[in-house]
Amino acid sequence: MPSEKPFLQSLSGVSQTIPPIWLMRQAGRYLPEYRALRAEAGDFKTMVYTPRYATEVTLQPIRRFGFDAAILFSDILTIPEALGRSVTFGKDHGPQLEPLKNVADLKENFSHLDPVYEAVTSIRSALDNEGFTSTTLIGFAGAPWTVACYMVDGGGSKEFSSTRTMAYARETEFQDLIDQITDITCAYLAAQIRAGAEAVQIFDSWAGLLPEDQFWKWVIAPTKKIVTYLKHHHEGIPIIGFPRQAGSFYPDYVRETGVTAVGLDTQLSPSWAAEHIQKHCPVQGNLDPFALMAGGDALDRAVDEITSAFRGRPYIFNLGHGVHKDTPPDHVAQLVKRVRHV
Ligand code: 1CP
Repeated sequence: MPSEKPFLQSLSGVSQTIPPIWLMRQAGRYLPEYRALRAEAGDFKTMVYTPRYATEVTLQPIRRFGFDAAILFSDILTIPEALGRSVTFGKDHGPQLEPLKNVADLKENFSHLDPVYEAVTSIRSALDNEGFTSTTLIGFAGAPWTVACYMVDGGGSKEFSSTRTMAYARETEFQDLIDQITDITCAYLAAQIRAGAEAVQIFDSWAGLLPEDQFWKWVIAPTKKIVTYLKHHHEGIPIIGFPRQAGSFYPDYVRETGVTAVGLDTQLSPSWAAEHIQKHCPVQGNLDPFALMAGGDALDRAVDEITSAFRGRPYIFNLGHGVHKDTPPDHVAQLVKRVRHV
């Protein structure tokens, strides 16, 4: 029987008058209850690898706003750790990794990821126990290209010059790195699905750095492998791809990878995306996080522009990137009301 959960309905191609809504980074520092729990846990990694904390943090935005989907509280950088790399999360700057010099140095430790699956199972039962039975649980991973950017450059450099140079200068070794990340990501997402994830999202936050031939090699090809693997082992599992800032390559990405739905970043015009992407698959997005930060009439207008462009075909309301940490929670409540016409 097809699911009656609104989020899964959209992913299965059913268009709804009121679109389902969730937000990337919906759990996080803009919520006072998150900051309180983070202070108690002491650091971010403790929250990620302690199922009790990961469960609580995942539920926080669901209790406040009643989103249609909850996303596992974790990070894309669990994979570098499972490949033997050290990762630290500083207080106010992004993650830091020891830059990978030789791909031969990787040492896989898959059991490092066990607490993540435990968290998935615990989140699903907490959602049901608290009455959120129509809320879908999303699992996720970083796409191989984006994970490689952090592993090779060692942090959120925004330019990732070592990675982008290595992809040309040491192509065979870089391909080996991408292949290793791809393989472990297939197993990681399959294990999240077995643990209770009902859909998965693949975050390719740095897809927009690549020219066309590189985009096909490092974004499309590995993503297609993951999608093919998951569809083979878990028939019917919805897979959302998010090739952020892929611009004119979005249609190729959708067609070639076989994703069920695609996340749109803030820079795509909703009317262009409705014509060139949404005709082929459900879309998710793409409110500017700064319109959410602003609130008021500007927020309402930005929401209406998106809902009117995507109305009539299946879509999921979301941001074009994560919630900014200085966003007033009241504005999120305003957004949800506007989308649901209440
Ligand atoms: O408390 C804190 O200070 C930690 C901030 C934080 C949070 C809340 C980090 C560090 N990660 C997360 C959680 C997280 N990361 C989730 C949880 C679920 C949710 O969305 O509510 C998810 C899905 C991610 C995914 C993630 N991590 C991405 C892909 C999406 C995106 O934002 O583009 C990326 C690139 C990361 C790396 C990362 N981890 C943390 C930060 C600050 C970053 C970005 C660093 C950079 O800008 O390069």
